[in-house]
Amino acid sequence: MDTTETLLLPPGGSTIAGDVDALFYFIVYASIAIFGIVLFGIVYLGLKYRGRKAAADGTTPGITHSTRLELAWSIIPAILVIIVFVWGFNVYMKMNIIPGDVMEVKVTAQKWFWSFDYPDGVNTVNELVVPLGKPVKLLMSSRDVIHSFYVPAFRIKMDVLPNRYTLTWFEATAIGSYDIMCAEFCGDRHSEMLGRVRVVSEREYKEWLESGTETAEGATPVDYGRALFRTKACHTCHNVDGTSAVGPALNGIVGKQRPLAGGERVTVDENYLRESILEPQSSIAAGYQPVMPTYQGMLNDKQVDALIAYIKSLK
Ligand code: HEC
Ligand SMILES: [Cu+2]
Repeated sequence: MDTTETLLLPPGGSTIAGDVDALFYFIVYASIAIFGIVLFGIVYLGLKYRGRKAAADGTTPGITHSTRLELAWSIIPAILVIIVFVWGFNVYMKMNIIPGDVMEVKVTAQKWFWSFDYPDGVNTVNELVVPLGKPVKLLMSSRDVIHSFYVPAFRIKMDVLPNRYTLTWFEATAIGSYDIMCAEFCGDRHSEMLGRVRVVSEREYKEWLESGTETAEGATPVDYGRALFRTKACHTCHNVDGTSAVGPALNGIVGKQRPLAGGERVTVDENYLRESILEPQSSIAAGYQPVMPTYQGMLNDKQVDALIAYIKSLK
């Protein structure tokens, strides 16, 4: 079911988008109609009964009611709300009952990026790649605070919580690239917690899975590391221009002394870098919060090597 661009949302790109939009516009137009009727009543009655003289004895003539009018303004709105309830309940069930033959992806949210684990061990950060025309089930949890997984074009939004799984699903209807946003305020870089859903053909998806996440086959380690620095979301917390952000700047640190939170100092070398990436809690840089997530299990050795090569190349 395709929909065109709407008042507030991008064009629909999933099987439920048409249902959600139809109900949404029914409510919008019904509200506009009711607003018009009430406004008309106010203006009409205001004009009709303005400035009239009271009866000779100073009292207002006895006012009775109109049964027909009262029934009409009770029954019509009651029917409207029943329609909205039944219709909304149906769409809600459709959004929440996950079809049987699905592809499952594990979604992990953390400050401030999304990571995706596919069935055969492949993982990506901030990019969810799915085949066209196949229902995708998302099994989601958070490593820190509450986030909310939101794909406006698919009309899906679901909270992502620590210590508990939440589920949602979608089936994309058009090849393309769609925004992912976090819809729950989750800290100072909440607005940068963005990703993309890339919908590709079945064949392209298979090829992509086979090539894994190797974004830069044949590139030098430094180039590969630079690409990973973005795709693994390091750049959301680290600058490479000497200014500190959530984490310290990573340029020109190799060979220098790094004061740690415990008071001791270490010399920044390959091992310190490796440990900082895989076990960030083991040595906390002085003056920073221990908020860096562990990348254990999310990066293979080649990727860690590439990131270290890249950090060493930064002056
Ligand atoms: C959520 C924010 C965040 C993300 C994402 C993040 N880091 Fe960090 N990083 C930090 C913070 C905060 C520190 C300082 C505290 C500490 O040592 O754990 C840090 C420390 C480091 C250090 C030690 C720096 C020093 O001067 O002591 C290195 C190296 C590092 N990060 C590399 C990376 C790499 C590579 C990535 C991506 C794979 C990454 N970080 C992703 C927040 C982050
Ligand atoms: Cu968030």
